[in-house]
Amino acid sequence: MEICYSVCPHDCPDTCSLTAEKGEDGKITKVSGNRDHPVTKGVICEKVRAYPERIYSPSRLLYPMKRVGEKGAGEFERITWEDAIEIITARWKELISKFGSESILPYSYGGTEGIINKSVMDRRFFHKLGATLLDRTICSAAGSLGYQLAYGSSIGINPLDSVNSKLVAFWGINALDTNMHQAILADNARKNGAKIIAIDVHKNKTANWADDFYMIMPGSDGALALCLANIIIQNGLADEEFLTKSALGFKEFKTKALEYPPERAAGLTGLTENRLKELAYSFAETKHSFIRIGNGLQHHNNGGVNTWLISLLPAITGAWKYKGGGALRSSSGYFPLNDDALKRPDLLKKTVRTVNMVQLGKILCQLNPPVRSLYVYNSNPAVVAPNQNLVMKGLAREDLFTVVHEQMMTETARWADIILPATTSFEHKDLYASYWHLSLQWADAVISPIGEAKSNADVFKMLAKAFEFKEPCFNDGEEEIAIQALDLPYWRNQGITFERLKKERFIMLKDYGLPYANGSRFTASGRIEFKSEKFSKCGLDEIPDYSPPAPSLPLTLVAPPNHFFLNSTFANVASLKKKAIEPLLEINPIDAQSRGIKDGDAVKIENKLGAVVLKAKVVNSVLPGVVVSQGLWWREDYKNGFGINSLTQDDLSDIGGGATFFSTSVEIARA
Ligand SMILES: Nc1nc2c(c(=O)[nH]1)N[C@H]1C(S)=C(S)[C@@H](COP(=O)(O)OP(=O)(O)OC[C@H]3O[C@@H](n4cnc5c(=O)[nH]c(N)nc54)[C@H](O)[C@@H]3O)O[C@H]1N2
Ligand SMILES: Nc1nc2c(c(=O)[nH]1)N[C@H]1C(S)=C(S)[C@@H](COP(=O)(O)OP(=O)(O)OC[C@H]3O[C@@H](n4cnc5c(=O)[nH]c(N)nc54)[C@H](O)[C@@H]3O)O[C@H]1N2
Ligand code: SF4
Ligand SMILES: [Mo]
Repeated sequence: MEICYSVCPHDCPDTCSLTAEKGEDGKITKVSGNRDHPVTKGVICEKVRAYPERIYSPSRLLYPMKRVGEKGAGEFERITWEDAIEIITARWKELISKFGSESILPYSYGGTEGIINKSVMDRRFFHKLGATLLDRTICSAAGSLGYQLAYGSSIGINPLDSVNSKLVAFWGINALDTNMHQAILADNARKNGAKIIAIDVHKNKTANWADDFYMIMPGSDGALALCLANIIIQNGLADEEFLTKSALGFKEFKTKALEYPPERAAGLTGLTENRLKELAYSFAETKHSFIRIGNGLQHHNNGGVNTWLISLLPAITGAWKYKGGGALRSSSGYFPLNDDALKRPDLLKKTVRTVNMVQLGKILCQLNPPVRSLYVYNSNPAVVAPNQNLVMKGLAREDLFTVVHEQMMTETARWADIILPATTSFEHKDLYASYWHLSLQWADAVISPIGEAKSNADVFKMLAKAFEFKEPCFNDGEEEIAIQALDLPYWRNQGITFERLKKERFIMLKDYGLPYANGSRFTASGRIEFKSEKFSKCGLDEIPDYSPPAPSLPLTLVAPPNHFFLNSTFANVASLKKKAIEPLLEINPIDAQSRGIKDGDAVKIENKLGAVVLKAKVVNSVLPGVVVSQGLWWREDYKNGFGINSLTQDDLSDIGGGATFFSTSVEIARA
């Protein structure tokens, strides 16, 4: 047996350091957490423990294939890599000469978070080609901008410091499932006397495990945050000294907060006035209070501004002054990369259009001039993108030439004209940052590629060669790319080089200590911003305000991730699927009774975009007016063959152009 090291590539904040055991036959037999990594500490989730099953899965794509049957019929024939590259190149050259290079659209997201295979050779290639640009906003664009409006950067406290917190608030994050090491750290804080609370729209695993749970109406977080500010200010509990020194626009913000007394906010959030006061006092009276701001709460029409409002709370209470106090939404600000060298925007020699990935259905069905070829990698849009029926209509277009580079025969790959097999992270090298902890990591390949699988970087190199692109950057190997990525004074000044990283495998970055104890070094004003000129440039008021959701049907559907899958990944791994059982819809007894729905009934969720049939679970873990279905199951797993995103609209969030998955209005009836 041989022990090798790797890094979890998935779109998960924990970015775990892994060990893989290899048997005599060179196959990976076991994947575990690296005990020596200060954040992973030997613990990983059960999804990734099931990796050997995924790597050697029967639905793994092993060689390139071309479609021989009807679109979507799943009939393919094996071809060689040379043939595949030749077919793609010939078709693209023809499209470019007839319709221009913008007729080609790349589509990718978080299949791997490895920097090299996520966004380097692909960007270079499509820039040089002059393809339509993709705005990759589906996950976190709104919240990310919301937080940055306040602090000027994606930097919060070092998560390891949260063990010093005395109040840990999981706000719109199901950390037990989606950020397990933050839950472990919070548990350590609890052992030191901290209280853990959850603020969510349903009593998920994290809420069940927390010491207290505040169940609020979807999209009402902005009203909640303004009301907490109101109570804190009105009762003289705001840290005025800190605010005078460190905040911009607090005076104007105060006037806004006064519009949200508990009497008003109770109606907006679903919490009683007493519970609102209790929560405000908890934040105000616990110096070391920490908010872990999740991604879930910002998948709404008002998600960006709601995030801004929440992130201002630790400034109002002065929590940033204390170790373990403050907030954390993302640590991405700790990982600047030399993007000019990596993505080579200079290779794009003309102005091309940019489209928003959230609106893939509209892009494929309505955009003019049309997209005539789609190249999908690192994503499974047939399942994960909103307005699924329109996406499927687009994928079904006879005249759309679709290439899908994938590890698995996904429901997107099924609609391809050409399928290319992709390596997993155990089969290629990559460089990893994290969007939660502060460790930079490197992973070598642990095994050779399965079948004829190739990495994203290698496929784009082959395409560049076929197009006779002469720039030397199309010959760069992974290690050269990693060196370019870190070629910034930021890394040099910390003594961090690729050479060192390769030797040490992971390097923990030095944090900023108390990042906002004296205002912000990242905003133009040098202060924490309660008002923003940037914001007013988007045509909005300078001061954040709450805009209530406007549901068009009686129930709001929230469909967040589940424990056993990583978005739609792992939903085809037999052992995990067996544990996840089947898609369920949580519905409150009041809503169930008025519709004659009993626990276990098949129900049809419907709105103007589509209909989905699944099993009802009648529970008090959701408020009346709200229904929840956890997990991006594949379409085939729903009783009528339509995925949950058949119901979600492709509207964009208030700021940042983000997705609004959880602002979905529906009606429900027994199926
Ligand atoms: N096991 C597992 N882990 C994952 C993923 C996965 O699919 N499975 N996905 C990964 C990815 S890509 C991401 S982005 C993260 C996402 O992980 P999180 O940051 O945890 O976000 P979500 O799970 O989308 O939503 C978290 C919670 O927000 C709640 N919520 C919805 N609307 C509102 C609201 O208006 N207000 C409040 N307060 N809460 C609301 C949902 O009910 C849900 O319980 O997880 C990553 N990790
Ligand atoms: N209803 C609803 N919809 C959602 C969400 C939700 O909470 N609710 N969450 C949204 C969020 S936050 C996100 S981030 C998106 C996620 O959307 P995606 O990023 O599309 O996520 P996955 O479903 O994990 O699909 C990734 C695919 O990439 C493939 N892949 C992995 N590694 C590689 C590689 O190295 N090369 C290639 N070529 N392929 C690879 C995997 O096999 C997998 O099929 O979904 C969004 N959709
Ligand atoms: S999915 Fe998340 S928790 Fe699981 S191993 Fe990967 S990084 Fe760790
Ligand atoms: Mo995400």
